[in-house]
Amino acid sequence: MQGKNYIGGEWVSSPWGETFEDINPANTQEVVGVFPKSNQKDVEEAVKVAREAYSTWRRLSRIKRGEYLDNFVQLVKAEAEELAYLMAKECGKAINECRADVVEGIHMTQFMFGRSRTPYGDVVASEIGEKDAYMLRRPKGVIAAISPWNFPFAIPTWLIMPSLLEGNTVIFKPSEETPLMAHKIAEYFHRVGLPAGVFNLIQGHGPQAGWPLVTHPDVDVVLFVGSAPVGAEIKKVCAADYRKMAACEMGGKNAIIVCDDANLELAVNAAILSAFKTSGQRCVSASRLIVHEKVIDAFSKAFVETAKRIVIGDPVDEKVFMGPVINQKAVDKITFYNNLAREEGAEILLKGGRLDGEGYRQGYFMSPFIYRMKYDSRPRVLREEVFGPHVAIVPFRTLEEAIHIHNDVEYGLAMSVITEDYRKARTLREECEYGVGYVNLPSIGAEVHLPFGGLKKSGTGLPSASTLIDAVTHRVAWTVNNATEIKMAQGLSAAV
Ligand code: UN1
Repeated sequence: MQGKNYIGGEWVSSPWGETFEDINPANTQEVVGVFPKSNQKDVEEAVKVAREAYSTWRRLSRIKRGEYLDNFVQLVKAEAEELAYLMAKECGKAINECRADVVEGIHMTQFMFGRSRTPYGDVVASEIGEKDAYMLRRPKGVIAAISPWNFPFAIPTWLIMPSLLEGNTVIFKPSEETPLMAHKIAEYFHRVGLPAGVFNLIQGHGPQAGWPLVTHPDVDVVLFVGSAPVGAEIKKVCAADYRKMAACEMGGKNAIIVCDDANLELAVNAAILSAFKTSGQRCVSASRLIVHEKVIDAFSKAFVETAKRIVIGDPVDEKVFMGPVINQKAVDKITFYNNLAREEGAEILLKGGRLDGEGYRQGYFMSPFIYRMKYDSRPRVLREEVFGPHVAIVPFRTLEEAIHIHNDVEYGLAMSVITEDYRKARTLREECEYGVGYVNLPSIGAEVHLPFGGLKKSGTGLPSASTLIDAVTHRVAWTVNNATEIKMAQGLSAAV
């Protein structure tokens, strides 16, 4: 397909004529589409129309804004299967995961539609009886939404739907790996008749299209989900602009803590899902399984046996558990960390790596790499994000030791504890550093109406529904005196 940008309610090619190819990572011979490689001039046009549209969009009834989202959901539901199929072609996730991604996007949009009839402020008390005081939420203006490839439908909805509901206008710059899903999102907004300029799509790459958007003086908020180094650059440049806000969610080095009393079958299933779904390429994927030494042998054996049964292949095949990784850069990075584990003295339990046999040669397929390693020397491989099917099993003796290993990383996003003992679960809940925690569940599978976001290098804690509202609105105070004289809250006299 020949994709376009969507600016001011029109489908437009970049006038400069440059394009890029959207490649199927399971078969690099297959070009899924060709999309405009936008630059600063395209971005300027999009920001201009978004600013113009803002003045009318913010004045529209919040309920009417919500209705556009409801209509959007109806279109998505009718085409969910096709959408999932195209997603699998474009990003390589197994088809059942692509369906789940679409469902998550539906949930998010429904949640925001429902919110349209709920209060957008509070009535609060005043020190003075004759005064009424309110807290109101007001939109921030023009929002840049920059999203990653691994949830090409759901994550854009996390960023876009709250922004639109609250009365902001949006410029969306998706990952250059998943332009087709972004194009579909723009199509749905077009088909529901969203007023021109309220939602705009700019396709292209970070340096040429993303950066001009982030640094544009007329963008009020940058919402970003992606890697920590890019997020850090975004936060830096936004901080230098006195009025610009950045909400970033940026990865993790997530862990599952398996206690000595754990249900081991549940522990293995939780670990398999957390380590290998999306081929380990979720920011919430677990690459550390911190396991009590009493159960580590039994756990490791069952985990490796199960991992060996994982079916790797074309993501549109229903039997496939793990598709390819996204591109050659990902293959190189994962290979680097597999080698680093070896160099740092890991005991390899399952030798994974690039698959190049029949059926795999055309794509970026990698198999699970599992190793056992002590934490004593603080190995680098146990502290850096890998983003691939690469997982360590790390022994611990006391809960204090598990907490130390868990927290001794620069990230703090998702964690899970597997135990039957509520006291251990509670201690870990209180002592571990995380944004999204689970008991007897995988570290993946967050629900949209809960907070999502992490501590430390993982982010600002804002990029999802229930918390993102705080990034895309100002809370303002509005205080009304109903008396005919002035009485001051702190007792100041009005007499001159
Ligand atoms: C991500 O990993 O980038 O919690 C987002 C999950 C999904 C979202 C993951 N709901 O697994």
